[in-house]
Amino acid sequence: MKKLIRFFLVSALVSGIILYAISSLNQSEGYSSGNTLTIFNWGDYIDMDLVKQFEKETGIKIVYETFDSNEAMMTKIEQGGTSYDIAVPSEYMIDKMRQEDLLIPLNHNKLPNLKYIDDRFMDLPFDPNNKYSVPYFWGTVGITYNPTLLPNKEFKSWHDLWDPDLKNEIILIDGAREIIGMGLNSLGYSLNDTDPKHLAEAYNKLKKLTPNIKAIVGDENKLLMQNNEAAVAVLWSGDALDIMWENEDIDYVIPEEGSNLWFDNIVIPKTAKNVEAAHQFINFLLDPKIAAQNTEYVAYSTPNKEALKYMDPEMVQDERFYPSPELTDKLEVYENLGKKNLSIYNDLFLEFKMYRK
Ligand code: SPD
Repeated sequence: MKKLIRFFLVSALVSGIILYAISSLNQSEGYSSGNTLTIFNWGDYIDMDLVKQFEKETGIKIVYETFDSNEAMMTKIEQGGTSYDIAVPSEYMIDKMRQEDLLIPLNHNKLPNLKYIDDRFMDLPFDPNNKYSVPYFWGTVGITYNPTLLPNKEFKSWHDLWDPDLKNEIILIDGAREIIGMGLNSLGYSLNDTDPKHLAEAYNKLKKLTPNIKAIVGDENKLLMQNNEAAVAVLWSGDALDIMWENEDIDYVIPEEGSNLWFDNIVIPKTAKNVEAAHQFINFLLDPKIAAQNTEYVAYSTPNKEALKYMDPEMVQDERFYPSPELTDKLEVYENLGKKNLSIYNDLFLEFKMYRK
């Protein structure tokens, strides 16, 4: 009898230890969230039909949330209390997140479709060897304008925006790096400049643009331009193309003094609860046909070389949205300027927005 009791006690102890080991392994690897995948992405930045398709094919339920700036995304992740399995920051924020140990290294064995990404977009300085991130979309910052509303006006340079004839005609994207960067670029400085004197000059130059500014907005810029409610906008290239699909009069130009070349990559933040499903979803998006469908929906430029074969050649051959490496080499990528400088940029931008009011 004693033997039997001892046998039951030992078996219970061993099973307990095994169950505990399995559950902590699951937790540390982030596999504990059953069948849900939580995605944190920019607004208007995926074809939701693909989200539904993934859910149907895998049985995984997707919870989808959006943000409108890298800074807003970062604040939410840093605050904690979230369980994002996937996020889509831009390059300088990826650099910051990896330095702050907020990202989970990717398992490339689970991403066989990574081979379809053009080498030009792999192994970039903000994430050597793509340890933490996979290219999603890329683009530029430029000027979109409507020549039918502004006959005889040419837009080649950032300076053209300061034309007194453009009173209350311009929409600016609501982004600190973009707008402070534009001010710096228009003065011939780098958009990664941190010299306080140059930043003050850029701020004063931006103040002079105030009479021409109609609004500083996020994705709403598209509707305002499509409906001819504004004639000019400073925005990201994909939004410009989306506007042009609805209103063929409109054009897009990358200013001659230079501008920003940016990369939005997919990462798995440390908040992840379903790392396995996150890899599955990333690999799904990297499939060339899926990537082509997604690109034809969101209008941004895809880094997926194989996907280009399934897309409308007119879109792929348009140098405004697929600029050559010779042109992109002349553009600047945002650098991670460090916490202090990033807050200087954010504060200046906030002050500029207050000044306008
Ligand atoms: N509709 C929003 C698309 C987001 C584009 N991301 C641009 C990031 C530039 N740093």
